[in-house]
Amino acid sequence: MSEKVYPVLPSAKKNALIDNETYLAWYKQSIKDPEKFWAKHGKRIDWFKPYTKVKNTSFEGKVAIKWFEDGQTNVSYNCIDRHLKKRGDQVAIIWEGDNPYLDKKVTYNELYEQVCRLANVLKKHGVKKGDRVTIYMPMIVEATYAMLACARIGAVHSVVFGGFSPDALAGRIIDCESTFVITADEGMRGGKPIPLKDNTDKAIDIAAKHHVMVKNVLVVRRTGGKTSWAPNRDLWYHEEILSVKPECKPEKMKAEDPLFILYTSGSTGKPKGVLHTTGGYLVYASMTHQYVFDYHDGDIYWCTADVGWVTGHSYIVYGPLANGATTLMFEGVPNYPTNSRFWEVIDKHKVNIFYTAPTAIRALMSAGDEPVKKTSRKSLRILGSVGEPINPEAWEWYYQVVGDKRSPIVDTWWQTETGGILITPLPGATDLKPGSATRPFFGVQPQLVDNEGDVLEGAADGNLCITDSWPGQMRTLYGDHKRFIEAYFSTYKGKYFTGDGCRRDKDGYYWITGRVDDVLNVSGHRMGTAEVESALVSHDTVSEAAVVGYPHDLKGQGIYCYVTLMAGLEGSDELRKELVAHVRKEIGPIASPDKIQFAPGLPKTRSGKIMRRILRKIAEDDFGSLGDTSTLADPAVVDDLIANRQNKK
Ligand code: 6R9
Repeated sequence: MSEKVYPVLPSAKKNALIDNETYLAWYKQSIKDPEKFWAKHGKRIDWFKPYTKVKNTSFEGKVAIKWFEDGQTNVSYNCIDRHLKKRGDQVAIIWEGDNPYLDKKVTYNELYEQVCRLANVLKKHGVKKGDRVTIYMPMIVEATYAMLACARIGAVHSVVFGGFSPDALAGRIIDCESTFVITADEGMRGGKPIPLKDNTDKAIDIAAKHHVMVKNVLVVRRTGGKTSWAPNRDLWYHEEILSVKPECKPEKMKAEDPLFILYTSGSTGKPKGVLHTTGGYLVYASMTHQYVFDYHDGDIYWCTADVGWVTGHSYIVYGPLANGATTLMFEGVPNYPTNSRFWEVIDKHKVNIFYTAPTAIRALMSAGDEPVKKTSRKSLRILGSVGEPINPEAWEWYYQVVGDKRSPIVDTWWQTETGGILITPLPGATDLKPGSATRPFFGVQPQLVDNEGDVLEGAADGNLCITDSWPGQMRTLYGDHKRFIEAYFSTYKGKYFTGDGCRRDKDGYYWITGRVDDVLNVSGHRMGTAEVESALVSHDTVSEAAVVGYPHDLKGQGIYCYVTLMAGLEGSDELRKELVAHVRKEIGPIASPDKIQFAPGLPKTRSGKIMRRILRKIAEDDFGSLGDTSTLADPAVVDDLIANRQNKK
């Protein structure tokens, strides 16, 4: 395979924080003596009580991960208070509304007051250190205030993406027994309202049936849309914040006190509550934000993610604010009101660093060059990509058309579990290859293993593991440490298994090839096939379902569902529509099935295991190479599946 190489741009190298020599030297130190390396870099944040212990981690046995464990700090203090002297009047957050005529700027001084007030509101209603607060919000500044207010008083936030359904929200409220919810009357995306408060009401009713009683709902008035109101439970945000003082002392937190829970999909069962803690997470999020994006004082930085995902946590809120950056928060979508929106926002706010997802790039690429070319984008200096592998065509378009060949692309590979970026180019240090996430960040030791767990050296293709801890790593799954060990440390003993496949080339560059487990990546959103399957079988007509991904031009992966109906029922287009609507209701619109095939039987082994390998092949319309089907209980089902496949080319 011929690989194009783009050497480091001289302009990117000129004022870069890290050049290649520095990268190589620091990387070496970070692996040779992690203790010393992180003892130094841990000081990038302020500590109320300095740490004396740095790294205390084990991937064996019970798996225990502790960083800076005897230190004390507070994340909200580091993201706000410590900047006030120097940059109180600097803009912390630029908010750009869904409607292009709406925007606002929040300085660090204003951020301080807003977060203190909200922290006091939480306290006033009995929220204490360690309590879980669910945040179900649109992309408005109050979402950031909410996260930081929790961090300030030591409450643990669980942000739930505003596109999730009442059922999905309820599951997450129940799992962490959250008794306080912060939401808005409605969200606004692409000109359409999203009924967040109504969804919250439904979720709370479901939670109550599981004996989790939400005591209060704090509601931001975003649209003024009508919602029902429970007077003893619901509180208006704008009224409450006026009833408290504008100052709130940050709680002294131990480095390993929980900061947040974020639910993410695994290959089996219900979503997993990934738990991140205080000190190590902030050190890692802020350090990666600074070096990966080569962030300099005064830069305007924009990450287009939603705060409901980990990218929003680490690279809209915590990383940038810990660095005293100006971070842009966008409420809308890439194609509203037009396909030029992203580029217009870049021009309007003079954005220097732009971080988005391949799915957005592909969608905008399909609209042609004109919507890009009519904007200037001359402020742009660095481009970033995250969420899924970026195909070389999309990479080239991003580089040539959006970036005018002036801005290096940092293709950042990481996960909810990793807290921050693990494999990535650095703009002033790394030669780029379109489609490769390139090299590990400081302190990160990737390893490729084959299916037997044997370590692969040199150029190779295998399963991606990380052999030692880094400060931003998740510490456990909330309330389920056993599942944590099983899911991440037992496939390959003593190593963190990422669930991703990966190739390493002769230059030591890493190329992520996608998930090797039953996790889908649809438009950069992570989803378990098991979740979609359980949504399908919860419909009255469905007896069994198997879900696989297939390559999709825009979404990366599409969702292909094989559905076996209850005896005597016939499939129809109408039922297809009903099932799609049902899955959307159960999980949310991001989980909409793309293809539904009614299948009288699924290919199973004699022990009853569904052979997904075969289902994947048929979904890809590539049934010439089905491989070994000799272990099938009933080989005839395969012929029927092929004959009725929904993806005929
Ligand atoms: C940050 C985030 C994690 C999964 C991960 C991988 C895929 C993310 C990628 C990438 C190739 C990249 N992924 N970044 N694949 N290149 N630059 O997306 O977290 O939602 O937990 O998803 O996304 O498959 O395992 P999360």
